[in-house]
Amino acid sequence: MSFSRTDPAAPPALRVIDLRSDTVTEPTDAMREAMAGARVGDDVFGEDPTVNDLEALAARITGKAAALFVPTGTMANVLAVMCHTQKGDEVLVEAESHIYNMEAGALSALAGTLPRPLVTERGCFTGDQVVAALRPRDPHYAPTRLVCLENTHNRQGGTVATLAQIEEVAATAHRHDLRMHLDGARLFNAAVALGIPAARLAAAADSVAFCLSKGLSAPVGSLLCGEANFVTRARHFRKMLGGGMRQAGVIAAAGIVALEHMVDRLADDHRTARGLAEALAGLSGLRIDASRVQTNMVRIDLTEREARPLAATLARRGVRVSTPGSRRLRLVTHRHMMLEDIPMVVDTFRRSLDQSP
Ligand code: TLP
Repeated sequence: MSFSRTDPAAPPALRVIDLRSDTVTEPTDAMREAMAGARVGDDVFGEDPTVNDLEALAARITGKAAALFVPTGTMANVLAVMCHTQKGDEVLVEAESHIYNMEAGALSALAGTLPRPLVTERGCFTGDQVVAALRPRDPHYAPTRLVCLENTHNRQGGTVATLAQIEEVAATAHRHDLRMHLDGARLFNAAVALGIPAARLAAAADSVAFCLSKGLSAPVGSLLCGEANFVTRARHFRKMLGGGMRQAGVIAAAGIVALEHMVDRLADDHRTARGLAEALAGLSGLRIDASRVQTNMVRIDLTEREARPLAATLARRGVRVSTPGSRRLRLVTHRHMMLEDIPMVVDTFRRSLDQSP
């Protein structure tokens, strides 16, 4: 027997709270309406008015001269690296950064660069670390050309790099003739957490990428922003990678709603994450560093058990989490989880910890 989703005879479905990522957020009604009514054209000819509006808005919000709409944050990052470097150049990245760990090796495979990971405690390296990593100008070495920062920092638990930290790295990089790219997939989470405009956070960077498809709830899309010439080059490389889209205004329309209406509410997700972290911290077998819970993520280290079996038990009971390490869980809060859902999540954890090996 099959039931429609609204059939009153259907058995009550298990309510699932999906905390694997903020990428699971679905478009709002306002986004769906905007998408249905979007004015469109062929964006490869530069003729999609909605994409053009989104790019202009993104440039204005990040304080850059121009912006390029791309399908994913991964594409935005690799385009930035391709534009700032030549093959064989070295790129300084944080050891836990997304660009180094989670983008399928694009930095090497597509941009032909050599990543140099720098280890940090919270996700943002210092100017001194940059200086210490610089290669001498000598034929043996791959020339150091680019520095990449990430804000907020995903694998460090959504930690925020402050304006002072970013400016220090950028000033050092520029002094040594390096460029700086900011992976701001969650730039607005950082801006909201710090209470400063995104443009200020991005000001010192030569380029910045941000995602519409995470806590901002748009179905697809990221923006890469920078100088006009940089964006012209990025547009060429986007075509090369197969990212030239046609009537992309249909998805860009949701992105405009995301930027105009969904930024301020990120503070709710941060509140939920803090509440969740505080409530879970009372359970034995979980270690949570509260000082890391700065935005919409809760990173949990498991002191007594493996992450995957626990995540599987939680999932059977309606709480989905991700497992970024063999003994680590990641919970990401977003619009589909409310403060009122915290007791259910904590109770599910309590029961699963009791029964999971
Ligand atoms: N992050 C995703 C997964 O890839 C892990 C997530 O669920 O958090 N930079 C950062 C800092 C990111 O967190 C992500 C996505 C990206 C870039 C890539 O964005 P997409 O998924 O649009 O390619």
